[in-house]
Amino acid sequence: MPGALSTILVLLLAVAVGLYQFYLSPLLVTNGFWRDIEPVGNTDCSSVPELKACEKLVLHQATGVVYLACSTPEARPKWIPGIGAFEENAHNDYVATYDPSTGKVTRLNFENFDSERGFASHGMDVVPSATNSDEIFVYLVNHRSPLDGKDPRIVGADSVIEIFKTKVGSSSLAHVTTVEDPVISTPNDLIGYPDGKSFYFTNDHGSFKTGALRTLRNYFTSIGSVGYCHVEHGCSLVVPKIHAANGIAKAQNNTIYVAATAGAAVSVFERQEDNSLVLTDVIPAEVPLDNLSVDANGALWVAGFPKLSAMFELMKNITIPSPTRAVKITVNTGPGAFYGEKYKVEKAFEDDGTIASGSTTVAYDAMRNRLFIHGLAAPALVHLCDQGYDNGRNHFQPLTYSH
Ligand SMILES: *[C@@H]1O[C@H](CO)[C@@H](O)[C@H](O)[C@H]1NC(C)=O
Ligand SMILES: *[C@@H]1O[C@H](CO)[C@@H](O)[C@H](O)[C@H]1NC(C)=O
Ligand SMILES: CC(=O)N[C@H]1CO[C@H](CO)[C@@H](O)[C@@H]1O
Repeated sequence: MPGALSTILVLLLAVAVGLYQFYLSPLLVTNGFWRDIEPVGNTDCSSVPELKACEKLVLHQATGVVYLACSTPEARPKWIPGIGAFEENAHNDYVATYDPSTGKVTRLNFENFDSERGFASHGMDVVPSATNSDEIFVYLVNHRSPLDGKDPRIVGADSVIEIFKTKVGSSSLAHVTTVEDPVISTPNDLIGYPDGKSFYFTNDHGSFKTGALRTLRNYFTSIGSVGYCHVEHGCSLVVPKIHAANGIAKAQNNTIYVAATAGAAVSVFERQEDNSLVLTDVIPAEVPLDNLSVDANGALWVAGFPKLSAMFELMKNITIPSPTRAVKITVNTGPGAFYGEKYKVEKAFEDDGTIASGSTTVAYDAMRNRLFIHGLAAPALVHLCDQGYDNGRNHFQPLTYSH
Protein backbone atom coordinates (compact mmCIF):
# COMPACT_ATOMS: atom_id res chain seq x y z
CA MET A 1 0.00 0.00 0.00
CA PRO A 2 2.76 2.54 0.71
CA GLY A 3 3.57 2.35 -3.00
CA ALA A 4 0.02 3.25 -3.97
CA LEU A 5 -0.05 6.07 -1.42
CA SER A 6 3.13 7.65 -2.69
CA THR A 7 1.87 7.34 -6.26
CA ILE A 8 -1.24 9.22 -5.21
CA LEU A 9 0.84 11.84 -3.45
CA VAL A 10 3.05 12.28 -6.49
CA LEU A 11 -0.03 12.61 -8.69
CA LEU A 12 -1.56 15.17 -6.32
CA LEU A 13 1.67 17.12 -6.32
CA ALA A 14 1.76 17.03 -10.11
CA VAL A 15 -1.80 18.34 -10.23
CA ALA A 16 -0.92 21.10 -7.74
CA VAL A 17 2.15 22.14 -9.74
CA GLY A 18 0.07 22.09 -12.92
CA LEU A 19 -2.63 24.24 -11.35
CA TYR A 20 0.00 26.66 -10.10
CA GLN A 21 1.70 26.93 -13.48
CA PHE A 22 -1.42 27.19 -15.56
CA TYR A 23 -3.68 29.19 -13.31
CA LEU A 24 -2.19 30.63 -10.18
CA SER A 25 1.17 31.83 -11.46
CA PRO A 26 -0.22 33.82 -14.43
CA LEU A 27 -2.89 35.16 -12.09
CA LEU A 28 -0.32 36.39 -9.59
CA VAL A 29 1.77 37.95 -12.38
CA THR A 30 -1.23 39.68 -13.94
CA ASN A 31 -2.45 40.95 -10.60
CA GLY A 32 0.90 42.52 -9.90
CA PHE A 33 2.38 40.57 -7.02
CA TRP A 34 5.87 41.11 -8.43
CA ARG A 35 5.28 44.19 -10.51
CA ASP A 36 7.43 47.31 -10.02
CA ILE A 37 5.66 50.59 -10.48
CA GLU A 38 7.48 52.85 -12.98
CA PRO A 39 6.12 56.40 -13.00
CA VAL A 40 5.10 57.66 -16.46
CA GLY A 41 3.58 61.05 -17.29
CA ASN A 42 2.57 61.75 -13.67
CA THR A 43 4.24 65.09 -12.94
CA ASP A 44 2.52 68.48 -12.68
CA CYS A 45 -0.95 67.04 -12.28
CA SER A 46 -3.84 69.13 -11.02
CA SER A 47 -6.31 67.60 -8.64
CA VAL A 48 -9.91 68.41 -7.72
CA PRO A 49 -10.49 67.00 -4.22
CA GLU A 50 -14.06 68.31 -4.21
CA LEU A 51 -14.90 65.36 -6.48
CA LYS A 52 -14.36 62.10 -4.63
CA ALA A 53 -15.14 58.44 -5.26
CA CYS A 54 -16.24 58.88 -8.85
CA GLU A 55 -16.48 55.49 -10.46
CA LYS A 56 -16.85 56.73 -13.99
CA LEU A 57 -16.13 59.90 -15.94
CA VAL A 58 -17.24 60.73 -19.46
CA LEU A 59 -15.96 63.58 -21.63
CA HIS A 60 -18.46 65.74 -23.52
CA GLN A 61 -16.27 66.29 -26.56
CA ALA A 62 -17.95 69.43 -27.94
CA THR A 63 -17.49 71.48 -24.74
CA GLY A 64 -14.58 69.71 -23.03
CA VAL A 65 -16.75 69.37 -19.91
CA VAL A 66 -16.43 66.12 -17.97
CA TYR A 67 -19.41 64.29 -16.39
CA LEU A 68 -18.68 62.20 -13.30
CA ALA A 69 -20.74 59.56 -11.45
CA CYS A 70 -19.65 60.03 -7.84
CA SER A 71 -20.21 58.95 -4.26
CA THR A 72 -18.54 59.81 -0.97
CA PRO A 73 -15.55 58.14 0.69
CA GLU A 74 -17.83 57.23 3.63
CA ALA A 75 -20.68 55.73 1.63
CA ARG A 76 -18.77 54.01 -1.16
CA PRO A 77 -17.18 51.12 0.76
CA LYS A 78 -20.55 50.24 2.30
CA TRP A 79 -22.32 49.57 -0.99
CA ILE A 80 -20.34 48.05 -3.86
CA PRO A 81 -22.55 45.24 -5.19
CA GLY A 82 -19.77 44.23 -7.62
CA ILE A 83 -17.56 43.08 -4.74
CA GLY A 84 -20.33 42.01 -2.39
CA ALA A 85 -20.33 45.07 -0.07
CA PHE A 86 -23.99 45.40 0.98
CA GLU A 87 -23.98 47.35 4.24
CA GLU A 88 -25.93 50.52 3.56
CA ASN A 89 -29.46 50.88 2.30
CA ALA A 90 -29.75 54.62 1.72
CA HIS A 91 -27.93 55.81 -1.36
CA ASN A 92 -27.21 59.41 -2.05
CA ASP A 93 -24.74 59.28 -4.93
CA TYR A 94 -24.71 62.01 -7.53
CA VAL A 95 -23.63 63.16 -10.96
CA ALA A 96 -21.45 66.25 -11.33
CA THR A 97 -19.84 68.15 -14.13
CA TYR A 98 -16.35 69.59 -14.12
CA ASP A 99 -15.32 72.30 -16.53
CA PRO A 100 -11.51 72.25 -16.77
CA SER A 101 -11.36 75.65 -18.44
CA THR A 102 -12.94 77.41 -15.44
CA GLY A 103 -12.35 74.83 -12.69
CA LYS A 104 -16.08 74.88 -11.90
CA VAL A 105 -17.69 71.84 -10.28
CA THR A 106 -21.48 71.57 -10.63
CA ARG A 107 -23.47 68.98 -8.76
CA LEU A 108 -26.50 68.16 -10.93
CA ASN A 109 -29.97 68.00 -9.36
CA PHE A 110 -32.22 65.11 -10.24
CA GLU A 111 -35.59 66.26 -11.58
CA ASN A 112 -38.74 64.19 -11.76
CA PHE A 113 -36.83 61.29 -10.24
CA ASP A 114 -38.44 59.24 -7.51
CA SER A 115 -35.28 58.78 -5.55
CA GLU A 116 -36.94 57.12 -2.56
CA ARG A 117 -34.79 54.09 -3.17
CA GLY A 118 -31.84 56.31 -3.82
CA PHE A 119 -29.19 56.47 -6.45
CA ALA A 120 -26.09 54.28 -6.14
CA SER A 121 -23.70 55.14 -8.94
CA HIS A 122 -21.59 52.87 -11.06
CA GLY A 123 -21.29 52.93 -14.88
CA MET A 124 -22.38 55.91 -16.96
CA ASP A 125 -22.50 57.16 -20.52
CA VAL A 126 -23.13 60.70 -21.74
CA VAL A 127 -24.33 61.05 -25.32
CA PRO A 128 -25.41 64.09 -27.35
CA SER A 129 -28.90 63.60 -28.77
CA ALA A 130 -29.16 62.64 -32.44
CA THR A 131 -31.84 65.24 -33.08
CA ASN A 132 -30.76 68.21 -30.92
CA SER A 133 -27.04 68.82 -30.33
CA ASP A 134 -27.86 70.94 -27.25
CA GLU A 135 -29.55 68.01 -25.61
CA ILE A 136 -27.59 65.27 -23.84
CA PHE A 137 -28.70 61.82 -22.71
CA VAL A 138 -27.13 60.48 -19.53
CA TYR A 139 -27.36 56.71 -19.06
CA LEU A 140 -26.62 55.50 -15.53
CA VAL A 141 -26.38 52.19 -13.73
CA ASN A 142 -28.32 52.46 -10.46
CA HIS A 143 -27.74 49.74 -7.86
CA ARG A 144 -30.97 50.21 -5.87
CA SER A 145 -31.65 48.51 -2.58
CA PRO A 146 -34.01 45.55 -2.81
CA LEU A 147 -37.72 46.20 -2.22
CA ASP A 148 -39.74 45.19 0.86
CA GLY A 149 -36.77 45.32 3.19
CA LYS A 150 -35.29 42.17 1.70
CA ASP A 151 -31.70 41.49 2.75
CA PRO A 152 -29.34 42.57 -0.04
CA ARG A 153 -26.74 40.07 1.20
CA ILE A 154 -29.19 37.37 0.16
CA VAL A 155 -30.99 38.80 -2.86
CA GLY A 156 -28.36 41.29 -4.07
CA ALA A 157 -28.98 44.81 -5.34
CA ASP A 158 -32.08 45.59 -7.40
CA SER A 159 -30.03 47.08 -10.22
CA VAL A 160 -31.53 49.05 -13.10
CA ILE A 161 -30.51 51.46 -15.83
CA GLU A 162 -31.75 55.05 -15.51
CA ILE A 163 -31.99 57.34 -18.51
CA PHE A 164 -31.83 61.10 -17.89
CA LYS A 165 -31.86 64.13 -20.16
CA THR A 166 -29.95 67.36 -19.72
CA LYS A 167 -28.75 70.35 -21.71
CA VAL A 168 -25.25 71.67 -22.29
CA GLY A 169 -24.38 73.81 -19.25
CA SER A 170 -27.51 72.84 -17.29
CA SER A 171 -27.35 72.02 -13.60
CA SER A 172 -30.19 69.53 -13.62
CA LEU A 173 -30.84 66.02 -14.88
CA ALA A 174 -34.43 65.28 -15.90
CA HIS A 175 -35.45 61.66 -15.48
CA VAL A 176 -36.73 60.03 -18.66
CA THR A 177 -37.20 56.39 -17.70
CA THR A 178 -36.04 53.47 -15.57
CA VAL A 179 -35.21 50.28 -17.43
CA GLU A 180 -35.77 47.13 -15.33
CA ASP A 181 -35.28 43.67 -16.75
CA PRO A 182 -34.13 40.30 -15.43
CA VAL A 183 -31.32 40.46 -18.00
CA ILE A 184 -29.96 43.56 -16.17
CA SER A 185 -28.64 41.50 -13.25
CA THR A 186 -25.16 42.73 -12.23
CA PRO A 187 -24.72 45.78 -14.48
CA ASN A 188 -21.33 47.42 -14.42
CA ASP A 189 -20.85 49.79 -17.32
CA LEU A 190 -22.85 50.79 -20.37
CA ILE A 191 -22.79 52.59 -23.72
CA GLY A 192 -25.85 54.60 -24.71
CA TYR A 193 -27.03 55.65 -28.15
CA PRO A 194 -28.08 59.14 -29.32
CA ASP A 195 -31.74 58.08 -29.65
CA GLY A 196 -32.02 58.20 -25.85
CA LYS A 197 -33.64 54.74 -25.94
CA SER A 198 -31.04 52.05 -26.45
CA PHE A 199 -27.85 50.83 -24.82
CA TYR A 200 -25.44 47.93 -24.36
CA PHE A 201 -24.28 47.05 -20.86
CA THR A 202 -21.96 44.56 -19.12
CA ASN A 203 -23.01 42.29 -16.25
CA ASP A 204 -19.79 41.83 -14.27
CA HIS A 205 -20.99 38.65 -12.56
CA GLY A 206 -23.62 37.49 -15.04
CA SER A 207 -26.71 36.45 -13.11
CA PHE A 208 -24.78 35.82 -9.85
CA LYS A 209 -25.87 38.73 -7.68
CA THR A 210 -24.33 37.52 -4.42
CA GLY A 211 -22.08 34.89 -2.93
CA ALA A 212 -18.38 34.65 -2.26
CA LEU A 213 -17.92 31.85 -4.77
CA ARG A 214 -18.83 34.08 -7.70
CA THR A 215 -15.58 36.03 -7.29
CA LEU A 216 -13.56 32.86 -7.62
CA ARG A 217 -15.75 31.70 -10.48
CA ASN A 218 -15.14 35.00 -12.23
CA TYR A 219 -11.39 34.35 -12.23
CA PHE A 220 -11.55 30.98 -13.87
CA THR A 221 -14.76 30.84 -15.86
CA SER A 222 -16.77 33.17 -18.04
CA ILE A 223 -19.74 34.20 -15.92
CA GLY A 224 -19.92 37.80 -17.18
CA SER A 225 -22.24 38.83 -20.00
CA VAL A 226 -23.18 41.69 -22.33
CA GLY A 227 -26.81 42.71 -22.89
CA TYR A 228 -28.67 45.08 -25.16
CA CYS A 229 -31.87 46.99 -24.35
CA HIS A 230 -34.22 49.17 -26.31
CA VAL A 231 -36.86 50.85 -24.16
CA GLU A 232 -39.61 49.89 -26.62
CA HIS A 233 -38.43 46.40 -27.53
CA GLY A 234 -36.99 45.05 -24.29
CA CYS A 235 -33.66 43.52 -23.34
CA SER A 236 -31.68 40.47 -24.35
CA LEU A 237 -28.25 39.01 -23.72
CA VAL A 238 -26.07 39.45 -26.79
CA VAL A 239 -22.89 37.89 -25.34
CA PRO A 240 -24.12 35.32 -22.80
CA LYS A 241 -20.66 34.32 -21.56
CA ILE A 242 -17.62 36.53 -21.33
CA HIS A 243 -14.71 36.47 -18.92
CA ALA A 244 -14.94 39.09 -16.13
CA ALA A 245 -16.69 41.76 -18.19
CA ASN A 246 -16.17 45.25 -16.89
CA GLY A 247 -15.89 48.52 -18.83
CA ILE A 248 -17.52 48.89 -22.24
CA ALA A 249 -16.91 51.58 -24.89
CA LYS A 250 -17.72 52.21 -28.51
CA ALA A 251 -15.87 53.77 -31.44
CA GLN A 252 -17.53 56.12 -33.95
CA ASN A 253 -18.24 53.12 -36.19
CA ASN A 254 -19.89 49.88 -35.04
CA THR A 255 -16.87 48.62 -33.09
CA ILE A 256 -17.53 47.90 -29.40
CA TYR A 257 -14.82 47.16 -26.81
CA VAL A 258 -15.29 45.21 -23.57
CA ALA A 259 -12.57 45.12 -20.89
CA ALA A 260 -11.92 42.12 -18.67
CA THR A 261 -10.60 42.63 -15.16
CA ALA A 262 -9.39 39.13 -14.46
CA GLY A 263 -8.43 38.29 -18.03
CA ALA A 264 -6.39 41.48 -18.52
CA ALA A 265 -7.57 41.86 -22.10
CA VAL A 266 -9.93 43.86 -24.29
CA SER A 267 -12.42 42.01 -26.50
CA VAL A 268 -13.33 43.71 -29.77
CA PHE A 269 -16.83 43.21 -31.18
CA GLU A 270 -18.65 44.36 -34.31
CA ARG A 271 -22.28 45.39 -33.86
CA GLN A 272 -24.55 43.68 -36.38
CA GLU A 273 -27.74 44.84 -38.05
CA ASP A 274 -29.84 42.81 -35.56
CA ASN A 275 -27.89 44.29 -32.57
CA SER A 276 -26.00 41.06 -31.94
CA LEU A 277 -22.23 41.34 -31.39
CA VAL A 278 -19.59 39.34 -33.24
CA LEU A 279 -16.19 38.91 -31.57
CA THR A 280 -13.44 39.97 -34.00
CA ASP A 281 -10.35 40.32 -31.81
CA VAL A 282 -8.86 40.07 -28.33
CA ILE A 283 -6.15 42.55 -27.29
CA PRO A 284 -3.98 41.40 -24.35
CA ALA A 285 -2.95 44.25 -22.02
CA GLU A 286 -0.83 42.79 -19.19
CA VAL A 287 -2.68 44.30 -16.21
CA PRO A 288 -6.24 43.81 -14.89
CA LEU A 289 -8.37 46.29 -16.78
CA ASP A 290 -11.26 48.45 -15.91
CA ASN A 291 -13.30 51.09 -17.56
CA LEU A 292 -12.59 52.07 -21.14
CA SER A 293 -13.07 55.11 -23.32
CA VAL A 294 -12.38 56.01 -26.93
CA ASP A 295 -10.91 59.43 -27.76
CA ALA A 296 -11.75 61.60 -30.76
CA ASN A 297 -8.86 60.07 -32.73
CA GLY A 298 -10.12 56.55 -32.17
CA ALA A 299 -7.48 55.62 -29.56
CA LEU A 300 -8.75 53.42 -26.75
CA TRP A 301 -7.93 54.47 -23.16
CA VAL A 302 -8.12 51.97 -20.36
CA ALA A 303 -7.69 52.23 -16.61
CA GLY A 304 -5.57 49.39 -15.28
CA PHE A 305 -4.64 48.15 -11.82
CA PRO A 306 -0.92 47.40 -11.67
CA LYS A 307 -1.53 46.06 -8.12
CA LEU A 308 -4.97 44.60 -7.77
CA SER A 309 -4.53 43.76 -4.07
CA ALA A 310 -3.92 47.44 -3.22
CA MET A 311 -7.20 48.25 -4.95
CA PHE A 312 -9.11 46.03 -2.52
CA GLU A 313 -7.35 47.75 0.40
CA LEU A 314 -8.32 51.16 -0.97
CA MET A 315 -11.97 50.17 -1.22
CA LYS A 316 -11.90 49.62 2.55
CA ASN A 317 -9.88 52.72 3.41
CA ILE A 318 -9.62 55.61 0.99
CA THR A 319 -6.33 56.82 2.47
CA ILE A 320 -4.41 53.73 1.37
CA PRO A 321 -2.70 54.53 -1.95
CA SER A 322 -3.34 52.14 -4.82
CA PRO A 323 -1.12 52.29 -7.94
CA THR A 324 -2.66 53.47 -11.16
CA ARG A 325 -1.99 52.91 -14.84
CA ALA A 326 -3.57 54.34 -17.96
CA VAL A 327 -3.09 52.25 -21.10
CA LYS A 328 -3.49 53.66 -24.60
CA ILE A 329 -4.32 51.25 -27.40
CA THR A 330 -4.16 52.22 -31.08
CA VAL A 331 -4.15 50.35 -34.35
CA ASN A 332 -0.51 49.77 -35.27
CA THR A 333 0.37 51.55 -38.50
CA GLY A 334 4.15 51.13 -38.01
CA PRO A 335 6.42 48.39 -39.35
CA GLY A 336 5.29 45.91 -36.70
CA ALA A 337 1.90 45.82 -38.42
CA PHE A 338 3.43 43.53 -41.06
CA TYR A 339 4.42 41.00 -38.43
CA GLY A 340 0.99 40.52 -36.99
CA GLU A 341 1.28 43.26 -34.34
CA LYS A 342 -2.13 44.66 -35.05
CA TYR A 343 -2.41 46.89 -31.98
CA LYS A 344 0.04 49.19 -30.26
CA VAL A 345 -0.42 49.03 -26.47
CA GLU A 346 1.30 51.87 -24.58
CA LYS A 347 1.58 52.94 -20.98
CA ALA A 348 0.45 56.58 -20.99
CA PHE A 349 0.39 57.12 -17.25
CA GLU A 350 1.60 55.23 -14.23
CA ASP A 351 1.77 56.31 -10.63
CA ASP A 352 2.32 54.54 -7.32
CA GLY A 353 -0.91 55.95 -5.90
CA THR A 354 0.44 59.17 -4.35
CA ILE A 355 -0.82 61.37 -7.19
CA ALA A 356 -3.64 59.31 -8.69
CA SER A 357 -4.89 56.49 -6.51
CA GLY A 358 -7.11 53.56 -7.38
CA SER A 359 -8.19 54.82 -10.77
CA THR A 360 -11.05 52.99 -12.41
CA THR A 361 -11.73 55.43 -15.23
CA VAL A 362 -9.65 57.49 -17.67
CA ALA A 363 -10.66 59.72 -20.54
CA TYR A 364 -8.51 61.71 -22.93
CA ASP A 365 -9.65 64.91 -24.63
CA ALA A 366 -7.73 64.55 -27.89
CA MET A 367 -8.88 67.97 -29.16
CA ARG A 368 -7.59 69.83 -26.11
CA ASN A 369 -4.83 67.41 -24.99
CA ARG A 370 -6.29 66.80 -21.55
CA LEU A 371 -6.13 63.58 -19.59
CA PHE A 372 -8.68 62.85 -16.81
CA ILE A 373 -8.34 60.12 -14.20
CA HIS A 374 -10.67 59.08 -11.37
CA GLY A 375 -11.69 56.03 -9.39
CA LEU A 376 -14.53 54.46 -7.46
CA ALA A 377 -12.82 55.06 -4.13
CA ALA A 378 -10.28 57.68 -5.26
CA PRO A 379 -9.79 60.82 -3.14
CA ALA A 380 -9.84 63.32 -6.05
CA LEU A 381 -10.20 63.92 -9.76
CA VAL A 382 -6.71 64.13 -11.28
CA HIS A 383 -6.23 65.83 -14.61
CA LEU A 384 -3.89 67.48 -17.07
CA CYS A 385 -0.52 66.23 -15.77
CA ASP A 386 2.82 66.71 -17.48
CA GLN A 387 2.41 69.83 -19.57
CA GLY A 388 3.46 67.21 -22.11
CA TYR A 389 -0.11 66.46 -22.91
CA ASP A 390 -0.57 70.12 -23.71
CA ASN A 391 2.59 70.54 -25.78
CA GLY A 392 2.02 67.32 -27.61
CA ARG A 393 5.27 65.93 -26.14
CA ASN A 394 5.08 62.20 -26.19
CA HIS A 395 5.56 60.51 -22.85
CA PHE A 396 4.06 57.28 -23.87
CA GLN A 397 6.12 54.27 -23.07
CA PRO A 398 5.61 51.32 -25.39
CA LEU A 399 4.89 48.10 -23.56
CA THR A 400 6.89 45.11 -24.62
CA TYR A 401 4.08 42.90 -25.80
CA SER A 402 2.04 43.30 -28.93
CA HIS A 403 -0.65 41.46 -30.73
C1 LIG B 1 -13.72 51.37 -36.15
O1 LIG B 1 -13.03 52.43 -35.51
C2 LIG B 1 -11.91 52.01 -34.73
C3 LIG B 1 -11.38 53.22 -34.01
O2 LIG B 1 -11.21 54.31 -34.83
C4 LIG B 1 -10.88 51.37 -35.65
O3 LIG B 1 -9.77 50.94 -34.90
C5 LIG B 1 -11.52 50.17 -36.34
O4 LIG B 1 -10.63 49.58 -37.22
C6 LIG B 1 -12.79 50.57 -37.06
N1 LIG B 1 -13.47 49.36 -37.49
C7 LIG B 1 -13.87 49.19 -38.75
C8 LIG B 1 -14.53 47.88 -39.03
O5 LIG B 1 -13.72 50.03 -39.59
C1 LIG C 1 -6.98 54.14 7.17
O1 LIG C 1 -5.58 54.01 7.02
C2 LIG C 1 -4.83 54.98 7.70
C3 LIG C 1 -3.38 54.75 7.36
O2 LIG C 1 -3.17 54.77 5.99
C4 LIG C 1 -5.09 54.87 9.18
O3 LIG C 1 -4.41 55.90 9.86
C5 LIG C 1 -6.58 55.01 9.45
O4 LIG C 1 -6.84 54.77 10.79
C6 LIG C 1 -7.35 54.00 8.62
N1 LIG C 1 -8.78 54.24 8.80
C7 LIG C 1 -9.63 53.28 9.04
C8 LIG C 1 -11.05 53.69 9.16
O5 LIG C 1 -9.28 52.12 9.18
C1 LIG D 1 -18.46 51.65 -15.03
C2 LIG D 1 -17.42 51.31 -14.09
O1 LIG D 1 -17.01 52.15 -13.37
N1 LIG D 1 -16.96 50.07 -14.12
C3 LIG D 1 -15.93 49.53 -13.29
C4 LIG D 1 -14.93 50.56 -12.95
O2 LIG D 1 -14.03 50.10 -12.02
C5 LIG D 1 -14.51 49.47 -10.83
C6 LIG D 1 -13.38 49.01 -9.98
O3 LIG D 1 -12.98 47.75 -10.32
C7 LIG D 1 -15.39 48.35 -11.16
O4 LIG D 1 -15.93 47.76 -9.99
C8 LIG D 1 -16.45 48.88 -12.03
O5 LIG D 1 -17.27 47.83 -12.27
